[in-house]
Amino acid sequence: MNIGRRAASRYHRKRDRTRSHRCLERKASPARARSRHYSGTPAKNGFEGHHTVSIYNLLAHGKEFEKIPIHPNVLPVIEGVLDKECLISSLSFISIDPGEKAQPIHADDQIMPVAKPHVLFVCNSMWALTDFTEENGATRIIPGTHLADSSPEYGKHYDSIPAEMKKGSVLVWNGSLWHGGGANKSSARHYRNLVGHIDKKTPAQRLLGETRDFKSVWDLADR
Ligand SMILES: O=C(O)CCC(=O)C(=O)O
Repeated sequence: MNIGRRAASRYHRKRDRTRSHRCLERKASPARARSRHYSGTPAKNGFEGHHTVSIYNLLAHGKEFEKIPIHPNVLPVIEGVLDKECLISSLSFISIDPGEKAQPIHADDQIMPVAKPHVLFVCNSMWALTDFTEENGATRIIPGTHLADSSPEYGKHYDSIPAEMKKGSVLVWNGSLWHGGGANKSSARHYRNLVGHIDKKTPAQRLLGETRDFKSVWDLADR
């Protein structure tokens, strides 16, 4: 599969990776700064959590957030997976407090009534604003499940592995991949940005109360 190989290999070269970490961190940190002034409360449901604050649709919260979904180190990979001119289906900030339980395993495309496996049309990314460790709730993934012929059963336990990564890293995944936020067993708050991109021919990915203002990456990147 063509997943923006040149962009991906550039990203993996050590010098670039170091630079990109610093750069990604700088670009994504407004979300963390803002969270200090944000008096959000957990949604208190089984999916969004009881100790997790999510701020949805960051595009409606300030121009600075526009830099995240079109970051030059990440967008070419996303566009290599989807296509040019994909839509941004969500841009969220998530802070997970100690004591949060693991999120139910799910696939981001499972609300769409399309038989599986199918052609990829959702590609999401998780931006680590703090180190992702198994202890503090790194996203849990089940490799290979993007090829499954079904979606996970809500609330069922599945063996998964933590996507541990350093602050400033970005995890990109196929929207069919089974995954979920991990439990935060540490004593510190854990921050991340969740960015969704969908193919331009596909309707909304998530309808979790976000104010939806679909923008194409072309709008933001001024192409
Ligand atoms: O926070 C995470 O690690 C995963 C979040 C997620 O998958 C979701 O909210 O849909």
